[in-house]
Amino acid sequence: SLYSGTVPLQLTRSGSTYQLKDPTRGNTYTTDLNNGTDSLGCQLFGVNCKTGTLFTSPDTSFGNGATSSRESAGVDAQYGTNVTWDYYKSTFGRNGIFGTGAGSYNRTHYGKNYVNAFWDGTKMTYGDGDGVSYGPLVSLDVAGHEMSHGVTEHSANLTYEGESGGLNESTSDIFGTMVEFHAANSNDPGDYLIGEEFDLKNHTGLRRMDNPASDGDSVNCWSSGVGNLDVHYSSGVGNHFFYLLAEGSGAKTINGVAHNSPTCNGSTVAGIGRTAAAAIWYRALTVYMTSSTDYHGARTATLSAAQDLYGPGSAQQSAVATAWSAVGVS
Ligand code: ASN
Ligand code: ZN
Ligand code: CA
Repeated sequence: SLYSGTVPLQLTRSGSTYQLKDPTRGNTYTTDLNNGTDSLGCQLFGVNCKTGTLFTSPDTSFGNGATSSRESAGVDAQYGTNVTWDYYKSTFGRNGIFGTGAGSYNRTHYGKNYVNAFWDGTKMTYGDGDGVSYGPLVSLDVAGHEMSHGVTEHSANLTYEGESGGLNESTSDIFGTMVEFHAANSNDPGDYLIGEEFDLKNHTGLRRMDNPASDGDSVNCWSSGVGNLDVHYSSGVGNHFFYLLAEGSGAKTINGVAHNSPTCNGSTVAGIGRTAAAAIWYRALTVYMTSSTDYHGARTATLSAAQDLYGPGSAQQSAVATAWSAVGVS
């Protein structure tokens, strides 16, 4: 892989060739788009989309850890789907993005100098980056982010605009980050930065959850206009809440990376740990949130989820209230 060292993958044998296709995880597979892009018809109506060419090999080895091999980014993408599948299965008993055991697929090498990745309702697509500031966007946190858009679509279905859109983006950053921690990969250990592996210049990524506003665009604190921002910036409120709930306010080094989270009201927040924070968010997402949930509604949903999981008046439930107040959500 490019970012996670040498990783084990499950292949499908077809005659004398091996396919990058995992029969143990819903036949999830990975293709090479050869720098092609989707037609307007695909982008607008989802018709005549390119599938790309399935990665195959005469032996059981794919990629060489460098971008000089087209397979390398494919290995990262396939590994990302594995870890995401396993995270949702072992943590929440969820069977794949759709919850049905069905797999999906990854398309790599989309377009030229494309600095983005996306979920389109069916599959993940990854650009190669511009090769100067950004490498291929196939890191674990982004893979987990994109697949989690599918999980949201098949649960709360948060509308992708306004505050619900910020919560949708936040959900993807939260679980993308949890996927990175779940992998426990020494080449890409867990942190609350999003996309640090392909940030060739700064190694700090596109966003960070402990202090979202440090990127100059995202916000740390709720205000009445937050729903007018791009959903990747209004997500800052939810990301900041989750970081505070899991890790607490102030300075903390996590897997060698310095984190430091301020609060919006001068309070001190004690974290309840990642596992409990993620369990609360997942239950809120899958049981209480709806397509129109806003930040106030997310506070209510997570308080209900914490009460279900840990009991009324539990330390976890009161931490949820403290953390939302610390980001300005009442
Ligand atoms: N990478 C972006 C995302 O997953 C693509 C988009 O703007 N939808 O949010
Ligand atoms: Zn997203
Ligand atoms: Ca990360």
